[in-house]
Amino acid sequence: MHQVPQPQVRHGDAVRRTRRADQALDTMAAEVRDGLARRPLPELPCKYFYDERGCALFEEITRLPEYYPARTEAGILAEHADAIVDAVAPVEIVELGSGVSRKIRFFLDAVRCRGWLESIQMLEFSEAALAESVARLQHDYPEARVRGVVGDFASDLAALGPGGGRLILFLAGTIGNLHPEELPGFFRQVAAVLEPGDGFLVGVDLVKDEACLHAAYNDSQGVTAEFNRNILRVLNARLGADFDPWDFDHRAFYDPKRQWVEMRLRARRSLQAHIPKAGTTLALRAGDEIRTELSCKYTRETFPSRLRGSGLELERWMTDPQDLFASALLRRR
Ligand code: AVI
Repeated sequence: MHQVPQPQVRHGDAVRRTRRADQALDTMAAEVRDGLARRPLPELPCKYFYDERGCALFEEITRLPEYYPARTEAGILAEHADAIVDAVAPVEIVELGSGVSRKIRFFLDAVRCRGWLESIQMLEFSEAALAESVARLQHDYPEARVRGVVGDFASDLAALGPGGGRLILFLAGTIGNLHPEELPGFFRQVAAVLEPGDGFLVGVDLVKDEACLHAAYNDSQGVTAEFNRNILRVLNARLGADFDPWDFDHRAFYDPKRQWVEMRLRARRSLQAHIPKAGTTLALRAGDEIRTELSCKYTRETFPSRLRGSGLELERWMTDPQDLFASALLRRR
């Protein structure tokens, strides 16, 4: 999961910033300006949900009874982590968008048991969250060299350095938050930081009954609605915007043709919002919407079709008994 960049903190050389991370505010201003200029539907990049409050709300979402992905993926990984580690034989575990970084431990423990663990890397947008994860993992796995890279998994993978004995984890279904057209380029970038035989384990949320998807993104406690509105609070805090989040209703729906869940914010009244650091003003009429997230769902057929020409191939497809979620083990050819 992404996090909105926080103010710089100091913690030795275990956490490194990419050049893009140093320009995070300029990048954010440009992305917000471009997204809000889109017509007919203005958009905001979903990575800007994740300031400290957004991360806490997402953590809360993962514990909701309606939100099946988190617990379902944990069940799959608990069952298959050893077999994945035996297949790839890694000496380094990398996690992209690591968030609070709990599921990585299934793999770290399996690699440690075999006496292979040399290195851990995490690539994450939030320097503060990353520094905490690095410190925790360094304490718990003292035999490994633990490094954090502050950056964006969609653009900064090269900062991980060359692969070899590497298993990259991209969990939680976060791949679904990329537009399907971005996947081929993303997979090619992943392949570039892997050596032949290295592994890429991807959590993939699956196409399923619409009612189940609707409930997962429209929970009865309103946590997802609050998470959705949080993106406006982030724009207020980081870009000096003047959104009132309560001027907006949460809307989430499944589009069966595109096989994705879309989250939007719908204006309750006509309004103008100023976003000074992005140099723009957004005028909306009552009922107008801003798209804040895509969450693409895949099948055993549609997911591998996105790998063509990337240098990665699907080796294992592991699911739960109800086929809600899959863990796809890809290997670099
Ligand atoms: C982080 N990501 C995989 C979540 C998802 O399901 O797309 C974010 C989320 N959005 C609403 N609920 C959870």
